[in-house]
Amino acid sequence: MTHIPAITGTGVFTPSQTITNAELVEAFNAYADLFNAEHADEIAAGTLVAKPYSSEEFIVKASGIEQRYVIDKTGILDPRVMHPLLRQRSDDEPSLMAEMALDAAQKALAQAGKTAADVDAVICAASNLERAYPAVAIEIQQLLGIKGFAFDMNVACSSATFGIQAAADMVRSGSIRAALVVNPEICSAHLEWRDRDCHFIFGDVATATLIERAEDANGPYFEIKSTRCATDFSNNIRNNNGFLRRSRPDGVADRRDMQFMQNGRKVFKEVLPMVADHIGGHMADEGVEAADLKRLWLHQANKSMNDFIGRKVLGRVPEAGEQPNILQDYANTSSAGSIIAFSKYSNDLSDGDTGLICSFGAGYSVGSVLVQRHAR
Ligand code: CO8
Repeated sequence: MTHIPAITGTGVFTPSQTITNAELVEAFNAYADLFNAEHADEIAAGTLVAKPYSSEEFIVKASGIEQRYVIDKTGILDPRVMHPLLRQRSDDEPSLMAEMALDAAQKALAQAGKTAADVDAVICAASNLERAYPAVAIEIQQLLGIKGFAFDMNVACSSATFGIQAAADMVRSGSIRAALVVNPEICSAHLEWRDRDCHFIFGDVATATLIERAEDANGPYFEIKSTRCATDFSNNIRNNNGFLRRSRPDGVADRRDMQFMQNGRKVFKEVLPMVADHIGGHMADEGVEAADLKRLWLHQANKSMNDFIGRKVLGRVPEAGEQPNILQDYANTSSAGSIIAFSKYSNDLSDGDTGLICSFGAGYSVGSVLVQRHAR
């Protein structure tokens, strides 16, 4: 027997610390001064290029980002450190990702009026996992007291939508009653804060989505009408960190390509048409017209990118609130971005309203989830 899958609850864990663009740029420029002073001779000899300053104006104009939340700002803003300082936890303590995801998951369960006993699976879907094994998802499962099973998955920025598709398919088939898809993203730990081209892009957050049978919903819910995932290999967003690092004959433990790398311009140019076509194809196959779509919850990487996709999908400039952005406050939070937007800007929709969640990013990967509001 098949079931209709539905999103019945979402939750967002937001770290307590913020970094404004002004703070970020001040720290970066202090780092650039230090770097240039330390390498004055090579710079003077023309063998090394001086580090140019970053600028608040550029950041807002190029991305729309005004601030970001992070787990630890002290290390990031220290020009002699330039990365978060996150203490090593003992194996007997909850891991950081599990702790963040737990908070978001508890909020999602509370919103749905459900408990751990109602859930059969946990999927931890994120861009980076803080250890190889045991799966972070299984730790979250244990912290919540959920029976059943759990596993980790990584599709970079599309982890959440791919996770929702996996969960929705399992609920539909009847193999589980409900799943929590959690997305703890500690982007600050794999961002290169010493590179002005990208130092402003990311922030930390965790989101959670409860997917269960529509018939089990305790309150208003979003029926998952259909999902669509697509990937197309590209090196334009890449991170070469990994467990083979120790085995490399050069022995270098901290190369630039072991942090987030991207060719932002190319990503912009290549991903936009891919996403617009993906959403257009998904809607056409489901018989959904632009006029039927009440809201678009897009991946939160870049404001111009979202403005373009909104125009392309709706065939006009989206009205205020039709395509909510949260990136001005959160920056890019990888897979969690579209779920933050959905969580914060969906409860006002009316019975029968249709909307679409869409993520896109490294891989390349694109995932879309077509949902319909039910007042219950
Ligand atoms: N301050 C001042 N000037 C700057 C700065 C700065 N901070 N940064 C760059 N500039 C300069 C550049 O050097 C360049 O100068 P010049 O013209 O002299 O060479 C000029 O400004 C223009 O630079 P860009 O061409 O790079 O600027 P863009 O207008 O293209 O904007 C963006 C850069 C914002 C990065 C834009 O290209 C963009 O948003 N692209 C899309 C990015 C995207 O969506 N990526 C998805 C990545 S997310 C993902 O998939 C998840 C990965 C896993 C998570 C990793 C977590 C860490």
